[in-house]
Amino acid sequence: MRDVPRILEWMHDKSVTKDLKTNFSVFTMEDVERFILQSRDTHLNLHKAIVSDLDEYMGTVSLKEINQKGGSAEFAITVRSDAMTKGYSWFGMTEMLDLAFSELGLSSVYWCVSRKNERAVHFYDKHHFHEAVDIPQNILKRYEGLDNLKWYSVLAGDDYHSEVYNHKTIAGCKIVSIKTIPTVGAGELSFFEAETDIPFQIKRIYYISKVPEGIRRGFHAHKELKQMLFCPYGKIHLVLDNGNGREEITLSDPSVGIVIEQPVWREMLWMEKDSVLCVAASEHYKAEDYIRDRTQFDIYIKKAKTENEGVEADAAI
Ligand code: T46
Repeated sequence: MRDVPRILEWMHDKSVTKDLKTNFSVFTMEDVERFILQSRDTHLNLHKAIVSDLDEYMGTVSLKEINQKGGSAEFAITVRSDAMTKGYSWFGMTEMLDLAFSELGLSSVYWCVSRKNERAVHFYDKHHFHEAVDIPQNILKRYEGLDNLKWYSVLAGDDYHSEVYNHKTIAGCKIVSIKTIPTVGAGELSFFEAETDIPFQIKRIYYISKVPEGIRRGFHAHKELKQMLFCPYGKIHLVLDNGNGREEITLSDPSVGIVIEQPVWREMLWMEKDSVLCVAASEHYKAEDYIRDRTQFDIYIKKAKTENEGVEADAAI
């Protein structure tokens, strides 16, 4: 109840509420008190306060319409204007998603925002949440009369904590986001197209499966071959080195790809049994394109560097 004034403050703050479905400006002290009392019944809706280290209320994060049988719930979050851009939203969101999947055992969490709500759309897109299609009619019904909504959905097992997206490249290779479309209650579909989504024509697809946990593969580089590596199932650790030192990344999200376009030494460690590594490659298989000896790779890179410096020097003259 101590939080009531701080809750009421954001409800009457137009900068917070302007793109929200509910008209909070009419809410009174009594309405908020009633909401808090009702929030103790956690059967259908679960509301939690996001608080600062000093225990001040900063926002509310919710799971609504919890459907244990169908394994789904709707997510909602609102934070005060003084809590924006400070990490409170991300903290509240990930805590709530963890709770939905680990404690409640749900299989999907979905939500929508008005496309006009640029702040919210930017936040969800920045964190690589996938836009959902095929929202079931019973859910859409609750939003009847509202158009221009953008729907999102997270499925159990999605790696929303992933640090992968904090970086754009690794060992000179691009970390790319593979377009992924979740369907509420029916999994997700990821796709990429040659030359538009990845910068080469695909002449070969191969995948590596049935590898026991703890096994390493790779230990080679390619001279010309371009590839995109992705892990649609499980967890695989990649060690990449383009001659400037080793860099590492864990692939566990089907919507993350690593595009390798230059000679890069690679090692792959299977962190979970049955993880699958898929590769889209620019050329047919050619044994001569492999450099399987580390010393030879270092010589190859050194030579390529010297030749490149020579070309640049010529261009300068
Ligand atoms: C790579 C990493 C990520 C073929 O006959 N055709 C093929 O298309 C491929 C890819 C392999 N092979 C043969 C060559 C070997 O006799 O399959 C055998 C196993 O290949 P390798 O030991 O090279 O597998 P990995 O897992 O070490 O490396 C593979 C790819 O070969 C390589 O290009 O970048 O995955």
